[in-house]
Amino acid sequence: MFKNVIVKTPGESYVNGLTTSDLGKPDYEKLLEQHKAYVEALKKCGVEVTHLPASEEFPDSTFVEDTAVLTSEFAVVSNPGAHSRNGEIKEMEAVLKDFYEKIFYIKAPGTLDGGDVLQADNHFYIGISERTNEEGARQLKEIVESEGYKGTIVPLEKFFHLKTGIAYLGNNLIVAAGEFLDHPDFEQYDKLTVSAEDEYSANCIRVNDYVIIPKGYEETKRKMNEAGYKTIELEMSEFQKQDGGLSCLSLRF
Ligand code: CIR
Repeated sequence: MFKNVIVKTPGESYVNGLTTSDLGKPDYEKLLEQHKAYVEALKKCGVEVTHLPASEEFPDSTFVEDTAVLTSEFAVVSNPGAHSRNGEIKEMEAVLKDFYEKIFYIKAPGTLDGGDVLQADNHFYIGISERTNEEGARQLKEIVESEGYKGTIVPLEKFFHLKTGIAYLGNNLIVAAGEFLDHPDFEQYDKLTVSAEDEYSANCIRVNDYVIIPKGYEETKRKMNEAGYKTIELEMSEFQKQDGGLSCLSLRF
């Protein structure tokens, strides 16, 4: 069960943030509406929401997931791999001090984005990507293992972040797309598979009694409902334009 989430309102500078997509410029008004709906959905899942104000100096800072890795017992402040995002961790560190006594840090030359980390029960999967380097992944593995968890490092082939293509729903069930459909590191899990055209919906989040999924992916929704999960669908167009998905917009713990 998650008790808490941290979210952050996107600033007007969001539209000038990092992206690899060619889906066009985000519409700021729509973006705020979508963010509001996201926060409402989280509240429906029964969590306490810590809502941080916008920071214009960090265009991508609404994607709070990348700044930390959290469990119920300890926090790890990440070291984001994109230069323009690295300063986001200062604010997050201060916020995490209100919740945690035990805080670890990923240190340079290690880099790590929280989007590259998937927790499945007591096992952390840590992607090596454009943002997370080998040293950052190694440091996180060492931290989680020192706390009694397992850690597996997963070099990515194509996905932007590890969680771009995989999610854990509990009960040994993983949502998998693309390179994770047949990946040896995840062969012990049951799989809810997502086709290439629905790939964006592989980034979904289980929050207590619900799975929050992006709107417009009927097959993913059907498979989840058939597997016994209640779903909440959210319009995510303005986040998708900046390479963001549902997991990126919150830290859940
Ligand atoms: C970035 O490039 O950093 C942002 N535009 C998107 C970050 C998405 N975060 C995530 O997948 N965890």
